[in-house]
Amino acid sequence: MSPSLRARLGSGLLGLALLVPIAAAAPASAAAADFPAGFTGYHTYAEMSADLSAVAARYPAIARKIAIGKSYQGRTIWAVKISDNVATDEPEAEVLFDGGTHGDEHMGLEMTLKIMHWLVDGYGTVSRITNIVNSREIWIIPSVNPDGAAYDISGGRFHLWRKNRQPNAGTTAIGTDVNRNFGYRWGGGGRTSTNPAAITYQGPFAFSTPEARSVRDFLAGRVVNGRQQIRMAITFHEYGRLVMWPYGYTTTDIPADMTVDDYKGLVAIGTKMAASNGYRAQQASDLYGTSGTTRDFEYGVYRIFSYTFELSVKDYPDDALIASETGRNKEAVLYLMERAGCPLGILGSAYRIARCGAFDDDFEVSRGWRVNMAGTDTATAGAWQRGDPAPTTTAAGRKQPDSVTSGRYGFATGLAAGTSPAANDLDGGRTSTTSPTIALTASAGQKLQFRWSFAHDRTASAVDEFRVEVLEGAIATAVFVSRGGAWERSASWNLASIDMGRWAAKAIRLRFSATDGGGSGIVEAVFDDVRVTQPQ
Ligand code: 0X9
Ligand code: CA
Ligand code: ZN
Ligand code: CA
Repeated sequence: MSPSLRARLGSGLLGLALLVPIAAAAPASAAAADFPAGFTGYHTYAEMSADLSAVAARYPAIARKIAIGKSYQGRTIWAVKISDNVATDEPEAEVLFDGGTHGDEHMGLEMTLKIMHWLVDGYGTVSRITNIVNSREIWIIPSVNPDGAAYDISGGRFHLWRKNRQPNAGTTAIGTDVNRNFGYRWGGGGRTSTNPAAITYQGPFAFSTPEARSVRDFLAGRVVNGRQQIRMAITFHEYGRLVMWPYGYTTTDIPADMTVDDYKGLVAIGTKMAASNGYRAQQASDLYGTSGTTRDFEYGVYRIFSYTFELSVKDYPDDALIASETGRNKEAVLYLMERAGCPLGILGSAYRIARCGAFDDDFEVSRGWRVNMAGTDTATAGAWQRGDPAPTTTAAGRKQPDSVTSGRYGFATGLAAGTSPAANDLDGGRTSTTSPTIALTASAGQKLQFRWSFAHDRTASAVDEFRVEVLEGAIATAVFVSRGGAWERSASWNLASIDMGRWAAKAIRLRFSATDGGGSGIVEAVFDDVRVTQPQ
């Protein structure tokens, strides 16, 4: 049954059927359609798929073709991975390029295929390319929405078809805008519609489309050891010659879900790319508001430095424009791949040292820390939580600070304020939270740095403490301890800096603990911005 036929059946039962996976119709003959005259230089789905196969076959050491999911109509959504030792997941910075999220924007697919060919064809002969392929893992998804693209060229003419081809319950209107269907602040706002007939239809719920789910699941699969490996991304659209950074959901330049450092880095890198391709650099919402976009999801959930490029100066650029428009982005994409090793390094050497070492966590997103990992914690209340601490204040002063040192989140002993200062503080013993494994480099001079606050009331004693340990296998070494005493100590942020020389080249974890050793007094600890610096 074709999707259009399914839609024409449009009964109440169809709505129920959409809630469960439907065995979708095969692409069938629609895939055979070619582009209209003047546009045959564009790749159809079949031609794109064949090109990926040819590249993977010709360059097996550096290119792999990988299925990441299926479209509504059952087309495989393909990715290509390009890297040295391509079959191995190496600890190299990763980059993602995607195209074809909108069915009528065919140049994004051409752009991603060009990137693939620049890399594989230049490998071993162009030193800049060789260095990129050897030091990065590059993922390319040429066609996120292959059904939309195939429908757009069906019958040998263009259909101005943007959405996917998924039927909607209770209406004959087909399709969801895949770039409104991602699950970060999904729903409403600006040019985002709740009407299934609209070209910007957001779908009935976040990730209702198999296309957005495929990208979501692919991204989730790139989380290794608690950390998203993809550092930078471009999603290619048309048109307008724009380079856009997050967010689309708000016009606020630096909302709560973006750090100041990330904002500065996003703008600097976006501006730098725009200087090379002649596009205009701006926040996505400067164009218009959106929700549920690929870019907002990638930054919001994973802090990927994610950009939307709008290619071309017009809709449906013909064959003659493919080479020039994609070519003018070559420097920008090569730069992005190079920059992925240390995105914030664009802000200067102090950032490179502080933010690009063996470890860097601003706690704005979950990066795999585990509370009570050994199961031996004794605290009865106020265990560590990652989030936005609420301030608590006694007559003697602030015990839990109102804000953290980056963004909105850190770790605190009980985030909530509660009904009194003594509510939601630490009680009954020790709470611990342990980092993912950190592979220190062999170089000398690496430092563990973090921001911390430890507060207590005058009932405290030396059995109350804030402690940081380095775990090397079963050996725990305390590298920082701040003890309590019988005085009022207010919350205040401090910077700790600890030489890590003895663990160079070792794999370690960090364990942050706070202990209320006795009595019913107030003990509150908070920390943020844990890093291992990269020496000069
Ligand atoms: O509306 C979109 O999805 C993108 N433009 S397009 O013409 N290719 O459809 C724009 C995405 C950028 N985000 C915002 N403008 N908020
Ligand atoms: Ca590699
Ligand atoms: Zn688009
Ligand atoms: Ca933070």
